[in-house]
Amino acid sequence: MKVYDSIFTAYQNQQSLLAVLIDPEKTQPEQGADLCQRLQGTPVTHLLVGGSTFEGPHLEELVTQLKHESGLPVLLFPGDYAQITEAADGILFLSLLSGRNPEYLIEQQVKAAPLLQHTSLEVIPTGYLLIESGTETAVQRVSGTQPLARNNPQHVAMTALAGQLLGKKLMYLEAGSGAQHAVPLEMIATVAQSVTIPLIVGGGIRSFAQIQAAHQAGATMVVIGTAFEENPNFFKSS
Ligand code: 1GP
Repeated sequence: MKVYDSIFTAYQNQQSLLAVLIDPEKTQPEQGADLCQRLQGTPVTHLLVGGSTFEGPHLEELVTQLKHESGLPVLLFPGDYAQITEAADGILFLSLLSGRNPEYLIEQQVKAAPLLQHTSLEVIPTGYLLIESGTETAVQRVSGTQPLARNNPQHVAMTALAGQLLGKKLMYLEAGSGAQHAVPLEMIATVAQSVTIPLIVGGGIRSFAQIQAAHQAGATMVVIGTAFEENPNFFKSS
């Protein structure tokens, strides 16, 4: 089954998915085996690989290692069009719909197109919505865009719906890596009621209670990055 089909099936059946975000800037390929070993027997279902600034040469080796060692689907989550490798199963083909910077709405995607023209990667059109989370995040800084207000869930929901109507098949609500405040639960619920595509929620989620609450609010997939980076036993210690 294609990765998207399995995510959509989980959405339809109200099953919860859990992804770990691996930042290639902070992770060497030789660390892959140990990381994956720490994910064995945990509820983690997917790996995302990407970062805001990475341009290093070892992406393919890292993805190959993670795929081999984990047996989990590996999706690219690129901060830049150069972060593409055929070694992954698929790519979240992101468009930063919360921002008004054409570079991240369409220009990066045009640059990526020749790399994806003959790809075997599963390309998943994904709307990416940056939500205000207390302090400036790397996505905000790198993209040069303003996040959507955290006290206006209706506006976020309509932005997500516009994305769905444009053809996005996933919607990612992003508070930003290491965010002070995660995406509000009320916002997740409002967006989930407004669209008929799976929601991914990430940024600032640091406990199993938060993961569960995000799922219950309507997230199909929750993403954990920093909490696992800071505590490699995060998924085993809960
Ligand atoms: C960032 O949503 C991800 O793109 C994960 O965020 O590092 O805060 O878990 P954290």
